Amino acid sequence: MKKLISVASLTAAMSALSISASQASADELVLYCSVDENWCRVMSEAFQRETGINVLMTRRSSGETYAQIRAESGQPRGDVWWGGTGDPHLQAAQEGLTARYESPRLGELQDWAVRQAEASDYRTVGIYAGGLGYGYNTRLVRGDAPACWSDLLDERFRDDVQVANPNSSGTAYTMLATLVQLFGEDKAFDFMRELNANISQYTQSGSAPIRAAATGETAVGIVFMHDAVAQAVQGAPIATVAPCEGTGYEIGSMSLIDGGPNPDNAKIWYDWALSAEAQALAVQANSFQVPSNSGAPTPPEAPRLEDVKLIDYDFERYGSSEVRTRLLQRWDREIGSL
Ligand code: S7P
Repeated sequence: MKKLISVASLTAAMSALSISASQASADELVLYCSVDENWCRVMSEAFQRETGINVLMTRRSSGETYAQIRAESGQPRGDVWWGGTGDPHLQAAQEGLTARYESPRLGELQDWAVRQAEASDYRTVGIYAGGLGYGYNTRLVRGDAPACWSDLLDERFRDDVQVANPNSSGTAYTMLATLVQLFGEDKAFDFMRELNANISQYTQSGSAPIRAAATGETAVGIVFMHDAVAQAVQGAPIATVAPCEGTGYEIGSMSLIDGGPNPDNAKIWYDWALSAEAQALAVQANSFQVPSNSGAPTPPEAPRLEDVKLIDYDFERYGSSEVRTRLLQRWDREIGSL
């Protein structure tokens, strides 16, 4: 019965989609995309094929996209912000930069994705989830395999660890917020100060460190575990670690930009991107997050979050304007300046 209802509602939604798509066929959609470029392209091309709506896509990291939307708020240029970690989406929601929308597809989503929508008064929604961890190059790391956050402080990793800058990168902000929740704020900053001795580079993009580990430019990259898996699947000598102390996770999110130039097309994208079919495209782009639509398959390569010691990440707190801004300022003062 449940299956029949969902098939019927899917058919209704698909015909609604094609009606609005044909009406909007000459139109455009300005997409700000914060996942890996390849996935941004696969999604944009599939949407364009299905609806005839021309997608003008720009890829930027999560923190950068948030900053761009904020800077453009007087005259918004983007329609949809798709992907990227949930914290800056929540901050944008709190600051009224994103628009309220309750998609008819909310009922198809996992609870954690709906909670993200409810927490923001429907100004953002969860599209995928993934756990934070790190990956290391098995040809470069000799001896005991690292298994914990504390192992990254080992002298053998001097100048051989990379992580992104949390101002630009949602991945790195997730690490910052995770360490604060695991150890308490002052101890987390002590940890990051010590870790700084082993950091060769704070990159702009969150997944750059694992690409560097894959080519042997660095031994360790702190990233989302699915980004480490993506390298291993392509044949790189990368092992993935879920830190033994416990770790945080992201609810990758999507938001409509308030006052964007093409609000109707933005909703067509939004409903389409929440569908099981659209979410199933991730694997084609070598992306292994857990999808938010309950009907979309979780790729077998995706790290099994039920086997990871996940913290009870407080998204509302760490995605609030006050806390995110304050932690980033402290990071600039105490770590970025080192
Ligand atoms: O697509 C992989 C992924 O890790 O990229 C997003 C990330 O926020 C974008 O990179 P930044 O860290 O540079 O912001 C994640 O949401 C996503 O899982």
